[in-house]
Amino acid sequence: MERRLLIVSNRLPVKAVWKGDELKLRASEGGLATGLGSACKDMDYLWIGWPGAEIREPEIIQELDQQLGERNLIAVYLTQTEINDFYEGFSNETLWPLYHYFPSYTIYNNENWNSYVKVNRKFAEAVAHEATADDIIWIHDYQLALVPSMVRERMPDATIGFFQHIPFPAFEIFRLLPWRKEILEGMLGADLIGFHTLDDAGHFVDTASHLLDLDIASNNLQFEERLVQVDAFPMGIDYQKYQNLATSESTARNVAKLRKMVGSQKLMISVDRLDYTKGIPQRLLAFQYMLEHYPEFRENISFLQLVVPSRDHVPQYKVFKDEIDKLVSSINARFSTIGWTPIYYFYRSFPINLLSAVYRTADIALVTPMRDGMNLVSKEFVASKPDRTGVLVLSEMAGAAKELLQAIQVNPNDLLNLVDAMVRAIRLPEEEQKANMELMQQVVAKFDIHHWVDLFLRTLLEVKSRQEEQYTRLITPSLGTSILERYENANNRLIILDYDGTLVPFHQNILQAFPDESLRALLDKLVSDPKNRVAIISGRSHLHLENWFRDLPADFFAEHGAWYKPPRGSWKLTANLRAEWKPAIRNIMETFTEKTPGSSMEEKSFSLAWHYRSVTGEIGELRARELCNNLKLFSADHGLQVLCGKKVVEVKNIEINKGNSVKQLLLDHSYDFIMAVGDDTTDEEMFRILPETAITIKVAGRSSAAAYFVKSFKEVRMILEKFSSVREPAFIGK
Ligand code: ADQ
Repeated sequence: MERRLLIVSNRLPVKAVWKGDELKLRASEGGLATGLGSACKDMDYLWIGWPGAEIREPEIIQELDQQLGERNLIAVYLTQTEINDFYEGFSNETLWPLYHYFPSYTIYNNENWNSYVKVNRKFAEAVAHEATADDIIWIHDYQLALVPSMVRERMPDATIGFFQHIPFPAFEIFRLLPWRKEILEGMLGADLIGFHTLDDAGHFVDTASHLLDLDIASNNLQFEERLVQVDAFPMGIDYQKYQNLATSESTARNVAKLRKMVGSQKLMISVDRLDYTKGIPQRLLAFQYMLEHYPEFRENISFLQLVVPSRDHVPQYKVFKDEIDKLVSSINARFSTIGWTPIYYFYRSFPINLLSAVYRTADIALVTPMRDGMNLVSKEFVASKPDRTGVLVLSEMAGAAKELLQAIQVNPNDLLNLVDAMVRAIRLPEEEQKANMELMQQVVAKFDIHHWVDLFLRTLLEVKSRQEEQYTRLITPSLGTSILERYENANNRLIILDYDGTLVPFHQNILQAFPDESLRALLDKLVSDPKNRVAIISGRSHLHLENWFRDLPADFFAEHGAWYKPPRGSWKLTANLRAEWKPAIRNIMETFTEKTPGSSMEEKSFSLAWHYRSVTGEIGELRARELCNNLKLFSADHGLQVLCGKKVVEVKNIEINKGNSVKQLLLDHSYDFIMAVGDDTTDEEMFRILPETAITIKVAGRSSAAAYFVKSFKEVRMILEKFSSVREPAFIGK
């Protein structure tokens, strides 16, 4: 990657720690710092983040800035109040519990929210200060969800990626948040939004569809003028590093020491940050239950639980730590014997070579979070097993469960399931262990941290170039002028217009989308120019069009071309059409109308349409998909076409389509100016059929056969307005 990468995360990969009077730099704990740090070391990067402590003295700040600068790190300093309100408050007492499905732990506090906004702005300012137009800006995690849009305000063309390392909850949970819209819009400042799993990405898209008025096509969202992609990028680890460490001499020495400590018993391990989402008490209770009910395992197995201190200023974490302390002591007090300790418990950070020895020695790793974005410990364990023995027990609530399919997967809420998994793991034959481990190692090795960084950044650049393509096809003022010039210079013009969504906005009630005064006046002016032929091609019934445009001398095609009316002529059918299929389709559509409140059916002469614009929530899209699938089965055998358009599902005879209507307009005529405008999938047929010289314009859409885009019907009207005010050039010479 030639462009510089600007990483932005709440914490820097190192933290400043006071050692007496001296400030020292230490590696930060946690998945993000560990993972991303090693992936970026060979890149041109700058990392912006908080150094992990309150520092006020200007001389110390200056010295720290220099030390950090040597490592390409830029500090954002936070005051103690900001640490309390933004970090420990809003980030860790509001977003963290809510996103991990602990709504009862969630605190909603306006002061904390204000601080969150303020600190996010601080980060955005630091980014804008450091970033050049060419940088790739990659913002990380829930603490900084507003930063993407705040940077976008300052740098509208910036390349911005956002990755959320923790789960994104289902809409029903997310909607509890009083600041839900602000958070969503904040994230949508990015061009690419990544999560660990497809479930999380899906929740985000679904939530956006509920809370914002967006144009969504699978995982592509059109937010304001920008295309934003939402996708899953399961984070990996530095596989090679863990493999190498596992076979290193220092690890071998530490393995020997560990073995001496635990003796010949089997060793079961867990490695977590202190957090109620990690399922530590549940796991301890399951271990206790196992010792109670499977006495044969007493003195034969020990459990080593490492907990790295984290957020211990947050009250919930203090209470939680006490709970673990008590559980460990009570289990040990109850079961220990002279030569055997059931649980070894360490509450501190471990250097990586010691962690490696723990993984290498372990027979079983219990990774049983209640909920986890990914969980890197499970992958580190797999990578630290060169001889491929060892069993992973993994919670199905961790993102990693989607990849590590050969682990024994458990529901951490189910005590007996946990116990059963432990017992199975202890008894699993070595051959099976090896076969499982091999498959998991293949996955972890292939989808490592380098792959993750590379894939995310590559996708981000792809989104950028897709946006670029959109922008170049967007009708800018200068492009508008050149279209107008072509119009002025032409003598034989054809202007083809779709109706709904193109000339008028959509309405909840289809009957309300009638032409307003100004549209009537505009069309009147256009048709009054003898050089113009104006055609309206709509999916509407001919009765609607007749009602609205009775006196307008234009060409009209109704029902996608089933009916035609020439200027000043009368309606006639364009083909010999069949309608004997209607009762069967009507039946199906009626069932859907009955079970979907807010939906309605429209019957036209040769088509049936099911409208769901007034259906609330995602149920409309869901039912529409179901209906389309049902109808497609039936339609294929009956020469029918199913159109799944904007908030409407329509069935019609296959022979009628807007393309054929356009063919009819082109017949026996030669035009020196053709323009066609439409917004729906049905309009694609006319865009495709027109010659390359035609000006084809898609309204409010993305992928299209049309050459150009405009954002809304208002711009279509503006173009037509300009056309209609073109005067006949003064006739010179006579
Ligand atoms: P975390 O919640 O921090 O990360 P995790 O992915 O398990 O969770 O990463 C923990 C990291 O800390 C691991 O690299 C581990 O080695 C290290 N660690 C744990 N205990 C330690 C100890 N006692 N001493 C030293 N190091 C220790 C968040 C999300 C996760 C997501 C990551 C990455 O909550 O779901 O996987 O980000 O996106």
